Amino acid sequence: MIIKRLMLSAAMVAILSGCATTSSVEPAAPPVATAPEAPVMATKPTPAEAKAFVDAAETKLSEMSEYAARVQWLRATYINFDSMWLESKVNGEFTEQTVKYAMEAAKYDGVNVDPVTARKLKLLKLALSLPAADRPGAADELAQISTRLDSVYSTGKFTYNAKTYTLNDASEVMAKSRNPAELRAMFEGWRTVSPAMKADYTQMIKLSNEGAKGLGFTDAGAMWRSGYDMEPDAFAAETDRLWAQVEPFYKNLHCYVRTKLNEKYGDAVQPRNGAIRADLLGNMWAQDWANIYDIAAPKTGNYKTAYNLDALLKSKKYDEVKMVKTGEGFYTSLGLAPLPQTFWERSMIVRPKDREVVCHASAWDLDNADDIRIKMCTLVNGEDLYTVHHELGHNYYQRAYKNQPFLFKNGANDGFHEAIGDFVGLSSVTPNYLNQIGLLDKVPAQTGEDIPYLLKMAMQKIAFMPFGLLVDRWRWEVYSGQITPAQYNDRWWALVKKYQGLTPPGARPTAAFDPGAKYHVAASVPYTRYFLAHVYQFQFQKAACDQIGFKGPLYRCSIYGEKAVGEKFNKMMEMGQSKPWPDALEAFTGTRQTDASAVAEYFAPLNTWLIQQNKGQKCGWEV
Ligand code: X8Z
Ligand code: ZN
Repeated sequence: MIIKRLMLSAAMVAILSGCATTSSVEPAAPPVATAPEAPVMATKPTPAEAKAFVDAAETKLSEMSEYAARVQWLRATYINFDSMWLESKVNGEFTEQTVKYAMEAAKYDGVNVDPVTARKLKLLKLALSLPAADRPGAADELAQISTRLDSVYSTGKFTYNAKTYTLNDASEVMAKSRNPAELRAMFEGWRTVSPAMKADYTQMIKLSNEGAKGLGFTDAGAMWRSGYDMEPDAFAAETDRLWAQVEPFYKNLHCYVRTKLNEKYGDAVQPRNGAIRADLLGNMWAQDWANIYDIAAPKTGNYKTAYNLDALLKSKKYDEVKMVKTGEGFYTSLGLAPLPQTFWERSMIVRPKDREVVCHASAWDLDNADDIRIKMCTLVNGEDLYTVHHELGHNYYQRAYKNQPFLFKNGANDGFHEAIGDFVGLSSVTPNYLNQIGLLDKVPAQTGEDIPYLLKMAMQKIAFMPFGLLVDRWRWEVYSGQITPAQYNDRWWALVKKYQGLTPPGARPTAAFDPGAKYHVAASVPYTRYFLAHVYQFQFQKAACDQIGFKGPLYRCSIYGEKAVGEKFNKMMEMGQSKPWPDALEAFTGTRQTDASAVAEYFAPLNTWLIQQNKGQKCGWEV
């Protein structure tokens, strides 16, 4: 949809879901059916009428989605008054039309339709991540607010020591600086952008809840949780179960990194016990700690350090386009077709100097077929090389399911959409692969030298998982009304403390709206998808490495050049959203269960090592 195909644009939010809409269960309560009770009209619709309705809705939404996607692309790559005006208008129209179809779909509840039509009727009801009420003006107001929120975020700037910082500028300082005062200034400076969003955000919650209720859900958070082919409560319990599998390992990593930060900065900056100061971890939201790997790297023992991809890319003179070509090369090595010429002509790979854009990386499918693109403000570094693989995963998924009918053109669930490129990314950072493509001169010997590699990976993958969980834990509470706007900020930090074990560098001002300083909150892109993807990608890795009969440790396995893996993987991707997600998982991995034991297997040697390192420390923190 606009939506689903724009893997991550703000506006699309207004429409379908950002990175991937998912499959479905029946809403908790029947939608407000317009099914007539009047005796004259009481005849039940026939299965043929249901199918005709779905066909017509698909045709209309498909047409509208291409138009909307092109307007959204313009707004995201050229933010100004007019592009915002146009985007709000088109998103409002798309939402209004989709809501009408979703309401109408309820007329066919109880009709004995074929399974494909039944699934499409369910998906229609779940298509929007920001549903509007079916009353004049509601969709338009919601669309205006969501375009504004995304644009305020994307154009946000602050001043420090007489210099103006964008989010990109501040993120670079957070990655490289080791000066606590400067880190704190970047952390707090960026968060001066979001208080201005709070009134809009609060109104957006109200409007989308009204829309979700109209469709029969208890609130919009419950609607989001309904996209996983199971009851919303069962889905929430699933995420708890998965987190419980990973949490002990996260706590070991937290404990080790805290010790290293204490050694580096001293008690006054980072105490030996309790929560970690969130601005010391190398990332604006402390969701990825790989940028401070140098602080955490083992200094004793005969470990060689992990390779430094930033330095390798620079020394081999990579530019932004070469990074994307490199990503494409991985996918074609799996037997997948090269990207179309239009990808290279129409993508935005570098930040334009002369205009405002949405820099947050995203992958798009403009015409539901071949006009796929990425939009990134790429920097030549290891983190962005990984992001390139991530974004191309979305594009390859979109292309694989392009022959599905419109309502099935999406990921098996939104976590699958996020996991494709991450799975490929796991191979793309292995020393073997980097050596094969000439970036790394020498592959380190295996035994004893892998702790640095695994530590760096864990600082990226494991450090992310509690953050991946808490963003929507917070939003679910916001949507259900469990917390009021006055409690928004304190509750955010309570969840950061509970899940991540982090604390802000100083007291937060009363006006602060720190959740809005994260793109997906400002842009209403559901976030549990990334938590799920961090589980799925390791399940995919295990299945693929078993398929090729790889004998070494899971983290050393690269699927580069493995065409049989590519073929099987593409078969799963071609299914799109046509079947419940366990069918897709089974097609590639042979199992129907989401399970974090492949995460544990991948990192097992590191966990043992961390436990050893942490001896004598008082790990954990008080909530
Ligand atoms: O938003 C993204 C991608 C686009 S779907 C760049 N990610 C999350 C984030 O940046 O917060 C990838 C990892 C998590
Ligand atoms: Zn993504």
